[in-house]
Amino acid sequence: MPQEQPGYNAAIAVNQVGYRPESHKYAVAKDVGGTCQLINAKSGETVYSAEAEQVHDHTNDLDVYQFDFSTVTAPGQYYVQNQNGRSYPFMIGEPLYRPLQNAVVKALYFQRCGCALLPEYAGQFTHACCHTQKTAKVAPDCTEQLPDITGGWHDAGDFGRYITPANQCIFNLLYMYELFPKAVCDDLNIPETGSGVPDLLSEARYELEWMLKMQAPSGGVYHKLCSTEFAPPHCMPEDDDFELFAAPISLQATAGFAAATAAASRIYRAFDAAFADRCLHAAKAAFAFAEAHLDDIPVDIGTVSTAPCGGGVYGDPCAFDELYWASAELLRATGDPFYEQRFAHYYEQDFSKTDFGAYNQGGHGSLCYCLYEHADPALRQKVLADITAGAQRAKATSEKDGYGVALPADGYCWGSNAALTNLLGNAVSAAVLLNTDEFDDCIRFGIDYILGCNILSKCYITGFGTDSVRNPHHRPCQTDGIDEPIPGFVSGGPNAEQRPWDAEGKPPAACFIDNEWSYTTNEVTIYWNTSAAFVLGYLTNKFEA
Ligand code: 9MR
Ligand code: 9MR
Ligand code: ZN
Repeated sequence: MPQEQPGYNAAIAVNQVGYRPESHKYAVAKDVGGTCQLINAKSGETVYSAEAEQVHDHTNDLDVYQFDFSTVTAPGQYYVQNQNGRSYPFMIGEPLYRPLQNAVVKALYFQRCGCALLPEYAGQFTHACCHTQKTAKVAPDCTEQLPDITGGWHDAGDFGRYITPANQCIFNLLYMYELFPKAVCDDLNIPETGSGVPDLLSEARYELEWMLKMQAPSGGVYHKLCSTEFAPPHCMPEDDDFELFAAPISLQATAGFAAATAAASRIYRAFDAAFADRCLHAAKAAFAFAEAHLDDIPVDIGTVSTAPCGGGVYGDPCAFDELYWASAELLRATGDPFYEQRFAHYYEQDFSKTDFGAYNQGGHGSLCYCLYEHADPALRQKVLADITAGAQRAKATSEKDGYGVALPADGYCWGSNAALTNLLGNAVSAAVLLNTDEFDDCIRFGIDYILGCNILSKCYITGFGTDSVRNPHHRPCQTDGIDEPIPGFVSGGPNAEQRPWDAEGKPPAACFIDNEWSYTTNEVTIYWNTSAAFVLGYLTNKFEA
């Protein structure tokens, strides 16, 4: 439930953090139209007033009233007022996206496993070294054993470590580094800060080092690492002593891993050639393994949990998108025409060429191929047309939505905030490849929505805005005895498919509850964060360099 704060009218939704001066800016009221005012919060002076425009919000099937105040560009603190009250305050000014981007990346540090979180980096959110179990048996027979499973990030509010979402994280972070150089910094205050390697890459490497341990000598990659049951909800990481098991090798994990490590070999080469070689070797072996076992490793292995390895399922019914992405990455990393032929082959298979995500990774492959300088012109043109069409769809949806959201009405699923930022990732790809501003409004409106311009007036990033998520389903946050949540986490968001308990009959974007038990709406994950970081990186690089 939105917590109505005294003196405020939560029916008037704004980006609670703020708007850049040159941006297209509007507030959305769901109660009344009529004249709205933009008020300078310090002086109380009305700086602008206009009639709100009535629009029908198709997603939530209600009339809303948009108050456009784009003409106001003077930096300051403001609020919007209508006849029923006033919105939460917000800034017009800068920097806007950079601090958010940095917090959202820094949140990954708080997910580190196999080390203590120290006060000099973690502030009050410290904990002792966790999950120190060194070896793990492989399900189902438990005869095989992985020699070293330590490290990486906890996936989410649970402590499982899964390869497919990890692959997406590596994509998001490495492409952020590559495409948005002006967004990259070395001052996130993580243990590697000041090392000369950008923090983004140091943090990503923490995960990569663990991922490399999840590869068998055959080249195959184990799908995940989990205990049989989730740790109890109130449990600090260091108190979770459930035994961890590896899930069997899957095609999806192996092919996605090939893609992620091939990208890593290209990006880290300038900093550490030996690490780059390790990554490339791992990538080639994983790709060869996946292609050699397409007929004898059932794709279903990646769609179920194999006891005694429990945890989240991360069911992914298709490996072609990961193979497509891996072909593109290996082509870019090696220039070997063999991989171009494989890429062309997988392009013909039936899966989305534009989806960004932990399950559907075709969009990663498409962006990668279009960035390859020796790409086949005819094939590149087709791939670019796919990317462009995807971005145009996102833009068209956003223009029809009362709150400017690119997510279709049936897109409010588990992790809908990331479903949105994944769509925006496609729009960002188009914007970069076509060098156009055409999708910028759609991209920024999506961020406005996540920061509070939504039907609940809820800011979905912890630690930002007036009424932000305070009770994520995240075991450390639920257990540490500290009132505030760890900052910089993107909550999963409204879920109309597995509704929270008070959401019967509510419109899709209202199916959310800021409650620690609502894991279907209010969990946080590494790949939801990196998906948002990629979009924020685009905006930071473009507008705040
Ligand atoms: O706490 C678990 C959360 O981290 C997972 O994402 C989620 C979905 O797999 O499951 C949660 O665990 C719940 C379990 O599925 C059902 N019983 C209640 C658990 C929450 O404490
Ligand atoms: O995002 C996943 C959702 O689509 C599934 O329905 C749900 C239950 O299997 O699991 C979600 O993923 C969770 C994963 O299983 C465990 N880590 C946290 C993930 C996000 O809640
Ligand atoms: Zn741990």
